[in-house]
Amino acid sequence: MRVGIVCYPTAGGSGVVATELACALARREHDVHVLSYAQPFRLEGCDQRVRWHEVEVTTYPLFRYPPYDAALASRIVETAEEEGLDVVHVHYAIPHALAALLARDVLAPRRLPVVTTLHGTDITIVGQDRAYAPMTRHAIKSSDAVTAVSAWLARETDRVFGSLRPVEVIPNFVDTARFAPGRDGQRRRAYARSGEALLVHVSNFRPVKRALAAVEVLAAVAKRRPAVLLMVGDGPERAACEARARALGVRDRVRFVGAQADVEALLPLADLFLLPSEFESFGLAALEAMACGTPTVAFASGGLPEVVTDGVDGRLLPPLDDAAMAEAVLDLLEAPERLAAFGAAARASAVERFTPDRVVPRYEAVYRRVVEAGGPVA
Ligand code: GMT
Repeated sequence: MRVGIVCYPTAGGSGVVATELACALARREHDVHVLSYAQPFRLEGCDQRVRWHEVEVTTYPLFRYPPYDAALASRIVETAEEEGLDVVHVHYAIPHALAALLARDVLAPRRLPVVTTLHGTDITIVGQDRAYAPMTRHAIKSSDAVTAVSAWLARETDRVFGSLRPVEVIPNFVDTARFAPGRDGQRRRAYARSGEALLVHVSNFRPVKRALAAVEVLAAVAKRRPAVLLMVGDGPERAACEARARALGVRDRVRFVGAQADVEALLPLADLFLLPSEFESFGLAALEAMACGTPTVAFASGGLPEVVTDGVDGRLLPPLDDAAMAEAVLDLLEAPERLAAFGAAARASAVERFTPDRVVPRYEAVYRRVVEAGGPVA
């Protein structure tokens, strides 16, 4: 099949899923065309069957806000015509689904079915903002198929927008060959000395991630036992995290390493993955840590209970209870055998439930359905 994938190129979960999906589809012999305003950061080194098409947005003195949606719609039309796309799959509703629907109208009577995948904040934050809600509703109603990354997000979509249509749940996935256990002792020593516990947090430092709470948890843990926190990623709250670490007297225990291309090499080094997000529609970062045998400590909110099993392969605490999170971290660090069992169970769960081989065929089935159907389908 010839598949168009539209996504954000930044280090957010939706862009990562879209890029990994593009690469996995290419390995399964599809021709894949990725459309975004910059090259997605994980696309490099991917299969030759994946081609990236830049969406260029022309500015003009009249434009206070250059019309990205129109530029994207034009690029979808152009790519569909030149490459003979069978289907376009957009990741994140705003504005990608709208641009794809517009392109679909422009291309008629030639068919270009639109598959929209909802990732989380496109429903929970941005999508229900008054400025965008009518457009999000239209995108959900009018796409040929809609998928969500967790059952929780599918329910949330129904709750917020009314039951507009069936939304199929297709979870995130992880390449368990690339994200795998294997501790490089020398590299670990670059971050933590012998006898120190190593905690890791990976995010885009947006407010919903509550990265500041990761610093608070480290400070509470470090009062009772030697520990350091590796902060991977970058974003709006990074500077505030540094300031909080300084204020709490643990600046020397928090290592900020910025966005890293090889996060799969860092995750296995850590004892625990801290994810104090207010909610995660799925929690791809947690899944990647689990695949590396690093158990997650998070809150029982959003779709995380569909990923982490409390007391088996990680801990899920009452939402926003940072003190409970610190206690849970200390309990696990003080029980190395339990910690190792959690790590093994986390890896097993990733391998059994969330590999590309298990998940990608479900997207392929959706593509086949919309291509073969005449009109809109679930
Ligand atoms: O984490 C973000 O804010 C980025 C966001 C995105 O759409 O780029 O991530 C969401 O999509 C991921 C992939 O489906 C999910 O694993 C994340 O849980 C979700 N983030 C939130 O719901 C906060």
